Amino acid sequence: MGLSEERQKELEQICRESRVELIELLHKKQTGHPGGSLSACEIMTVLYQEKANVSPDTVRDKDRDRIILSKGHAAPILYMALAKAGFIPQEELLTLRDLNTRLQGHPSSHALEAVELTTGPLGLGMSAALGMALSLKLDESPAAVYVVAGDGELNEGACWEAAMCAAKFKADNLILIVDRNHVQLDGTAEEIMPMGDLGEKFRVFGWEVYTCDGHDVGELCACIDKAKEGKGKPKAIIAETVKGKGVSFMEGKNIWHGKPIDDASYEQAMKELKGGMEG
Ligand SMILES: Cc1ncc(C[n+]2csc(CCOP(=O)(O)OP(=O)(O)O)c2C)c(N)n1
Ligand SMILES: [Mg+2]
Repeated sequence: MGLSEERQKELEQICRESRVELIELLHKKQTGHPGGSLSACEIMTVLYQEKANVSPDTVRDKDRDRIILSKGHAAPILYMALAKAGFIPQEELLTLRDLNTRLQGHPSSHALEAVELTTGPLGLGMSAALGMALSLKLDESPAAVYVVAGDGELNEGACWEAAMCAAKFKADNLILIVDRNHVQLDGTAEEIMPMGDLGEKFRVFGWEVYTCDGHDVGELCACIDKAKEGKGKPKAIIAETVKGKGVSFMEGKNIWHGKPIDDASYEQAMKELKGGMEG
């Protein structure tokens, strides 16, 4: 069922708040990664708030959906989504990257139960997610496995091994969401390793493919609904996004991939983000 107008507005408001709180947190802790966190804000919000069957009371339920942030450097937006969905207390966000914190710089399933897979080394999430998806199918579970990957991450060959394998084994409970922000760590995706038409690539690898505006919560929800219906093939949603979305001077700039936020940039970012809060 489509999103009601009211619910869409609520999700958009959660995204606005998440962006403000994310920048406050990263500035306070003098750590990264702003760019890829901001681009994945709507994706993570829609998964945790609306589409995935997950809740703090069912963290180890065998039929829960699995959400894997394969681009683990965007951990701050994962933690923000977990806090907003009640998996961790909001105050705990302030322990980000502290020694022995549950909120490690990259997500750790050992440190925090709600994290389904430890990530950080790029290119591993899809294979692990495929294993989970196939195991769930063997158990005749209704659960879906959502994996969020970066477009730079897809340079990793292991992703394409997983892609071939997922199609062969008809992993139709596997839903990959690509944060297609066209930028990676030290340049644009095009400069570092051109990926061409990613949707077409997944299609010829035997996947069902959807494309949407990854900052439009309504479009993301509609794509996920369609992806959940299809049988016999793994699904890829190519979510077109902007790295650093919401902060003009970060948008599309690889220098804001992992850089801590200085005071002047923080003031400017807050002005822009809080200006957008009334909308
Ligand atoms: C195997 C591996 N190689 C290199 C890195 C260093 N690294 C961290 S993030 C990143 C760029 C990722 O780009 P992308 O997947 O597009 O992420 P996003 O733009 O969404 O932040 C790189 C090269 C890593 N974490 N793992
Ligand atoms: Mg990218």
